[in-house]
Parts: sequence; C-alpha cells; structure tokens
Amino acid sequence: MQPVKILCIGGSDSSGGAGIQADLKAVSACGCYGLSVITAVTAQNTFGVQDIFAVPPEFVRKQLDFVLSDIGADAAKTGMLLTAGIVSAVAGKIKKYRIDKFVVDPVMLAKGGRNLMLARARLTLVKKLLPLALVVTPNIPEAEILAGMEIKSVAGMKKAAGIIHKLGVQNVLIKGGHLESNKQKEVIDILFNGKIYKEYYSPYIDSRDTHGTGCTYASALAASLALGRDVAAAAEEAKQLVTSAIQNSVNLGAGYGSVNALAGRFKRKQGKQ
Ligand code: PXL
Repeated sequence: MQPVKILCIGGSDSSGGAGIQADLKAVSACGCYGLSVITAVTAQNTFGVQDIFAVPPEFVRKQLDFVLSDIGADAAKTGMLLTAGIVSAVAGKIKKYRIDKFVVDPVMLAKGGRNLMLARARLTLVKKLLPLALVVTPNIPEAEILAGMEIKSVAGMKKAAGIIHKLGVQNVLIKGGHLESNKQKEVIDILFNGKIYKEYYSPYIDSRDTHGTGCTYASALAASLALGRDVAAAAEEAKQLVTSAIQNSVNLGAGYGSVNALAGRFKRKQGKQ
C-alpha cells in the first residue's frame, strides 16, 4: 500500500520527547508514514538541551533532494532549523518540490532557555519560509517575537495573528498554553486566515511533563492536512491529539517529562518493579 507521507524537518532530541522523535510518534499516531530530514543533533535529557551539533546546509539539501525526488511527501513540517543557512536550504527545496501543505513551527527557544534558532535565522525564516507556509504555529513567546509585541490576553493573540499574517503566511495558529490568564481553566488557541478568527478550546492540564508539545501539535496538523482536512478541521484534530498526549505524558528522568502521542500504546515492564 501507499501510505500518506509526512516529511518532518528538524532536530534530533536524544531524550526522545521533542524534535524529530516527537514528530514521528505524532505522525504514526495519525496513521501516516514519517520521513525525517535532520537539521541538528541535540545532546539532551529531561533537564534540557546540553549541546547542539548543526548539520551543514549542504547536507540538509542532500537529505531533502534524495527523499523528495524518490519518495515525495504529501505534507511537510519544520521544527528546529537553527541557522540562516539551514532555513534557506529548506525554503529552496520546499519551493522546488512544490509542497503546498507546509507547516512551519517557528521553534526558537527550548524550555531551559537554549536558543534553537540564531537571531539572523529568524529574519530568513520570515523572509523565505513564511511565504511558503500554509500554516505557521507559534506559541506565545514565538508570536511575541514574530509580531514584535507583548501578548497578555486573547485580544493580544488576535492582534499578533493579524501582524504575523501580514508577513505573508496564509494561516496563523497561535497556541495559548503560555498565556497566564488561560491557566487553571482552559487553553485557547487562535487561528487566523486573514479574514476570520477561529478559537479552539481545551482544558488546561497542570503538568510539568509537557516537553514536545509544539512538535506534536505541528506534526499532527501536517498529518491531518495530508489526510485531506481543511486547515480549520486539521487544527481541531491536532489540538485533540496534543491534549491527549499531554494527559498521557511520560515521567522520564529527574527533570521534565514528555508528552506522549502514542497514548495507551506503551507497555509496562514485566516482573518485579
Ligand atoms: O520543543 C522544541 C524543540 C524542537 N526540536 C528539538 C528540541 C526542542 C526543544 O527542546 O530539542 C530538537
């Protein structure tokens, strides 16, 4: 059979919780086949990103060319891109292979504060990658950087979505999980297509094991789009999968655990524990 193929472009997370590892779990949970182009390797555990080894842009291009010229992709998503050279390499190939179901998760900072996108790369992302994207999925801190404003409320999220839309991206999905006023109640995400704002609600889950949330969200969104949903329906499906992944998070290591898109699929060890 020919599965629906999702190309995940991003960094490897050795702790298995975020990055390409989260992407492939989310894509699998959605019943799609994951392809992966690695932009960087992180040495990481539940205390955060300890070190980063960037893949040279020429080698990112090579991975993209070999996988896309042979296998192709029904949708693609990006995560950690780190350098301007990598952003340009990805933009060139997305254009060359005319991937229109293209989700950009503008990954900028890891939870521990480590920079996953250098300052110059942000400008390249805005100039070269956003115009190719069907959807961009910033969280609040990323939306604040992209829009150049502070966000304190749902009204602020809507204003920022308008500013980011003007950068030339078709749909802006701002995730409200970091909004203080959301906490203890519900998480509101905002989708803006240039005309209409749509709001998505989910219960706020008080958990410290949320590593990989954004990667899981964007990958599920790309999979839903590839499966034929429109953007509004895909966002709804992706939010449901992320909420379940947070509810079923795994408590690994001694730091922050990870969300788990494969909820209910992990087995317990046999014997004494
Ligand atoms: O969650 C953003 C993210 C994306 N990709 C990689 C990461 C992280 C966060 O730590 O390590 C590889």
